[in-house]
Formats: sequence, C-alpha cells, structure tokens
Amino acid sequence: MGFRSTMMVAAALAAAVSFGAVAAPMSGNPILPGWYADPEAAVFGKTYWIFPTSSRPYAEQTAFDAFSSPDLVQWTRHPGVLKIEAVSWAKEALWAPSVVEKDGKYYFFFSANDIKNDSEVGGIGVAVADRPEGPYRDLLGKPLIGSFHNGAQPIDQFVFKDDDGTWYMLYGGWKHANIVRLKDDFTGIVPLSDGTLYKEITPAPEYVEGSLMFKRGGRYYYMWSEGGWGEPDYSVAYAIADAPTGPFKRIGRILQQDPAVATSAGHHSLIHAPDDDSWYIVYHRRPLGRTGRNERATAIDRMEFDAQGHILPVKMTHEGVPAHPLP
Ligand code: FUB
Repeated sequence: MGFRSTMMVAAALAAAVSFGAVAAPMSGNPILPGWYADPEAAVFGKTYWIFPTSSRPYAEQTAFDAFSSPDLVQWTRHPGVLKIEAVSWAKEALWAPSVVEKDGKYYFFFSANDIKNDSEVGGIGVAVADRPEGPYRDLLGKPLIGSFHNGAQPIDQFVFKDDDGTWYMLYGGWKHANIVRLKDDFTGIVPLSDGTLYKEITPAPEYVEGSLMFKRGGRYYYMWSEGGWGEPDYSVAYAIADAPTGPFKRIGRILQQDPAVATSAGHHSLIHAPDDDSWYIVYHRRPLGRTGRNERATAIDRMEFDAQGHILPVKMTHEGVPAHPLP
C-alpha cells in the first residue's frame, strides 16, 4: 500500500473512532487515491460508481479510470475503462464523464481535445459498453457535438432523463451553457419542444462550466461551476426552475473554498440514496498548500435541503461520510 493510500486508510479509521467507541466507518476525504477531477457519480444496481477525469497534463489525459464501491467507503479502481485508442478522433484532454444506463447498456459521454474553434476536431463524444466498468467503445466514430453553438465550448456534458422519458444533455464551457434533446439511441440530437436544436440556458453571468441537473419535488435544479478551475475561488452555485429549459434565476453558492479544509472546490455530481433520501455531493478540490492546476482530488460530503427546498451550504470535511451500503 502506498503512502497516500496508507494515509487515507488512517484518516478513515481515525474518523471512525469516537470517544473510545467505534462508530460507523467513514469514507475519509479525499475518497480516490491520486489526482482525479470532475467526478461523475452514479448508482448502478447495488454499486456506487465514480467516473472522474484523470487530472494531468493534456497529453497524459488519454484514458479514463473508474471506481466502484458497495458502501461509499471501500473503493475499487478500474483502470482504463475508456482508452483514447478506442476513439479515432480524440488525441488528448479526455474530460468530464457523464455515464447513464439505458436498456441494459452503459453510455459514457465525455469531452476530448479541448477545442478552441470550429476548425479543430474534438468536442463531446459518446461511447458504449455492456457493463459500467467497460471496456467502452466509441458509438459514432465522430463527435456527437463537435462545434460551438451560442458561444458554448463543447465540453462538460451532463445527461439528464426527465420523468417523461425524454433524455436531455446540458453542456458548455467558456461561460455559455446549452441544452439539447438526445435521440433515443444517443446517436444525435433532435429539436426541443420549441423547435430549437441548441437552446442557450446560461443561468447567470457567473456561470463558467460543469452543468448538472436533477429533479426534486417536481422542480428542476440546475447546478454549475463558477470561477476558474485553476484558481482557489472555483465554486458551485444553483438555480431552480419549473422546466428543464428554464428560465433560471441564480439562488446562490453552495460549495466553495474553506481555509480550514481545501480550495478550488467545484465540478461536482450528486448521489441520491434511494433508501433514506440522503444526498451526497461528489466534487473535486485542491488540498491546502497546493497550487498546481492539476492538483485536484475527489471528495464526498453531505448535501442537505431546507424546508423550502433550497440547498444548504455544503460543509467540506476531512472525514467524508459514513458507510452507506445500498439496500
Ligand atoms: O478537468 C478539465 C476541466 O476542468 C473540466 O472540463 C472543467 O469543468 C474543469 O473542471
């Protein structure tokens, strides 16, 4: 076991011991060993999954690892679930997975190449596998979205299924966000109900990237990241609307740096535990004393709501969350 892993186990055990009694084991934070960012959390069957970006220089971002857990405490690494060799049009900068299950197959949306204009090849792609741990193969042989629309860089996609079965994808960097409707087989997009293909839904001037949507109490929650991911002020804010296309009004920040814990906290995803209605936020953050852009580690903490359905500010911790096996 390496130094980092040993320290993580020690932190988890220390967190589990309370006044001489052994409490429920805690995950500790960070939960993944090494530098991993943009974590996409999912529940498939009785297993939790995290699909992160490998936080490295572009030329080394050539594969995605995945992590699985029965309880949020013990995590198993699955190296190279999607490799760049499986994507003919990708050359570097594999970023920000969004992974969903549909009809027994697993679809892995990702971005590649960090394109700066429409003459470059890259953007948002989709790969498919028979199991969450892959191996994933490119579904299209080309990007699903390979150019800019409404000023949105084609990165940071999040796939959202509405209660009526409609699949949407929110995405966009460079301070612009779009929503599109996916074809049922994920091979392309179809017009939204108002006829537009790419609808701009940038929720606030502070929006930068890292879109995410979920539904609670019949309302649509839109969350995103603000600030610069290389800077300490990276953070997460949200809005609530009556439709997935908005209109959205920014309510406020719920995750940001804490001088006692970490800086640069953002690009998150959520886990909603089906048994007790608890919510977890999985995000990346930069350890105190670190300043390197790619020094980003994946952490987990509780996310809670008030009686009106507003999201309470998240308290980042070193202890993480207690074990929560899936029923
Ligand atoms: O990890 C690469 C980029 O950093 C992501 O696409 C952004 O959201 C930011 O987290």
